[in-house]
Amino acid sequence: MAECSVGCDVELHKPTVLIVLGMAGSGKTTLVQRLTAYLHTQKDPPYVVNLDPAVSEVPFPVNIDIQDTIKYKEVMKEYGLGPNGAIMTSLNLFTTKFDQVMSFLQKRSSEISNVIIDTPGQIEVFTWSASGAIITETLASTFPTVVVYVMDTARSTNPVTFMSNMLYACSILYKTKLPFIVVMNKTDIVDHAFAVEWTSDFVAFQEALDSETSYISNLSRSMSLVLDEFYNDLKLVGFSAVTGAGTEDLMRAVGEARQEYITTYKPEYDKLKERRKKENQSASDLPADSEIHIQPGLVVTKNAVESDNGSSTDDNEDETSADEKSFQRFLDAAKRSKT
Ligand SMILES: Nc1nc2c(ncn2[C@@H]2O[C@H](COP(=O)(O)OP(=O)(O)OP(=O)(O)O)[C@@H](O)[C@H]2O)c(=O)[nH]1
Ligand SMILES: [Mg+2]
Repeated sequence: MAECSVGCDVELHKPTVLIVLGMAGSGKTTLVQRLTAYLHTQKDPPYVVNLDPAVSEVPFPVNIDIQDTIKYKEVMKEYGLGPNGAIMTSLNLFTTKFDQVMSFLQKRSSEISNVIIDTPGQIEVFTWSASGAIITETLASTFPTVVVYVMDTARSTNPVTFMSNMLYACSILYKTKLPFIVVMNKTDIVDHAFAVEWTSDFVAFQEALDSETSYISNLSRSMSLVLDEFYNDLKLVGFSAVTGAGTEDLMRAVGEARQEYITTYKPEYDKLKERRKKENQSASDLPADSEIHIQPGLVVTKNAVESDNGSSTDDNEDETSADEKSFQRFLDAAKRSKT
């Protein structure tokens, strides 16, 4: 393991970024809502970013909402896309302006302890897309960043289902290369003790599989051996986004994961940052007309919460109308480029 030697002090004053991922309906948004409420009661309000362009109502005070910048339904109409294609396209468009989100975060960086990011229900839109990778890399090369992977405990009591969800979690660990916390959510319905046992006691998991006789159960047996290493370092927390049980355990795990990022993961991200810088330098040598023309119209706006903050003097109404105009310009430019 690489040890942090120089530069760790710099990290001390940076907020921790929590990227909340998980299968559709696992409780990501409710968890963000619960954590936000908890941190407000601790007089340590987080900076909250919603990256789900299709959520009907954001149930927490949000600083940056993708929906203020990208009108998902317009994207669907204009490009003749279905719901998933439109979510993917919306995230891609938003990513082209993620540097603006970064500059908002950097401005507030010394005042906040946590940045919480809610992601789209269709997990693969974030975890298997270029835009998800760019957003993750951009955040992780600047701030201590951890993945909070939300699982629905009640829907994971079957050992084969549990195994498939854990394999998915492991694949995300591979892709993000970030400290990882598995949150067993909805413990108000089913206690998560079985998950603790299955991830810490190989024999107990094998016994749970005894009632399964299919080929899949044999595969799961072998897989549980493979996942042993993943389980060894895993932070697994029982939580209920509805009742708030486990909130302090979760925040403790976030603190440990942050430390892990600084000592183990940051050196890798520093190298990546350096590589990207070099790549960008060579890209800037390209002729100007190699740029994508439709990108510059998008303007990321801060939400009302941000404007309420004394440190901001921006007029939110002006921002919103500027945003609508800029989005219209973007659509017009896109139409022109199609004809
Ligand atoms: N009982 C119980 N229900 C929960 C809990 N957390 C979330 N739910 C419910 O689970 C459903 C889905 O919750 P969301 O927070 O919308 O889940 P999500 O992962 O954000 O969903 P998508 O964004 O659509 O993928 C809602 O009906 C919630 O009320 C929990 O801890 N306990
Ligand atoms: Mg959600």
